[in-house]
Amino acid sequence: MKVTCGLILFVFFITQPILAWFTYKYRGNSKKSAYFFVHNNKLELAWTIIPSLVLTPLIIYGLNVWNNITSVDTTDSQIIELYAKQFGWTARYAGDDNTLGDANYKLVKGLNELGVNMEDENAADDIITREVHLVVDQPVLLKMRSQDVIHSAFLPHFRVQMNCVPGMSTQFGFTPTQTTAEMKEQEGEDFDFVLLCNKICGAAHYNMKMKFIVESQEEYDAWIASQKKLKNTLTLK
Ligand SMILES: [Cu+2]
Repeated sequence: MKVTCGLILFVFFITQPILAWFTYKYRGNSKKSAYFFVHNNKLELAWTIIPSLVLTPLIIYGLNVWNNITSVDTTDSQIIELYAKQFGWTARYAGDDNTLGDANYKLVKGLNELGVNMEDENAADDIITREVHLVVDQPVLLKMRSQDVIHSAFLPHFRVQMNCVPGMSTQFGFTPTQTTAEMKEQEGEDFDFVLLCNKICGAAHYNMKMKFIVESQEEYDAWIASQKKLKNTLTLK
């Protein structure tokens, strides 16, 4: 971002004075007439080749940075699903096997609000929650789905944002480095990590929020043990 902004500013400070000077130098004057031409190959080549030479390295560099951000090593990450719909978030922990059971929107019915396929044995230990607890300094991989329109999972404090797209799964891996308690000390008692929707997805878009809590392993273990596994809340077929 700094490289891109630096380059844009450099070009800006060269082109803007030239623009101002040209408007002054070639201002309307009854003694001057405009030079007219329909085509100039040199000009076409110059304004095609120069931007290509500048933009190609910039885009390759940017793609490289993006790939590094989005392809972190997630072999040890805890897997949590974030499910978006108009208008709210639901989280699903992958359970002891750290594998989410299959899900399909066609199975969304009654209590099965995420459309989890209960015939998939990986689904039995999945846990559906209304807030997300994370262990400090432990990598996490969020997998996003959407039921209806495009939403955007936005976790500003973790520098995370990723679209939630109906019909496909997107993901983002990161590691929280500070607990909620530590952040409350710095930012005040009102502080909480929060997941927001950052895509204007409908009338109650502003209401799409979910609390994230970062805590110690012991606190997390106690919380997750108090949550119900899917096999105890949905009927196994
Ligand atoms: Cu939304």
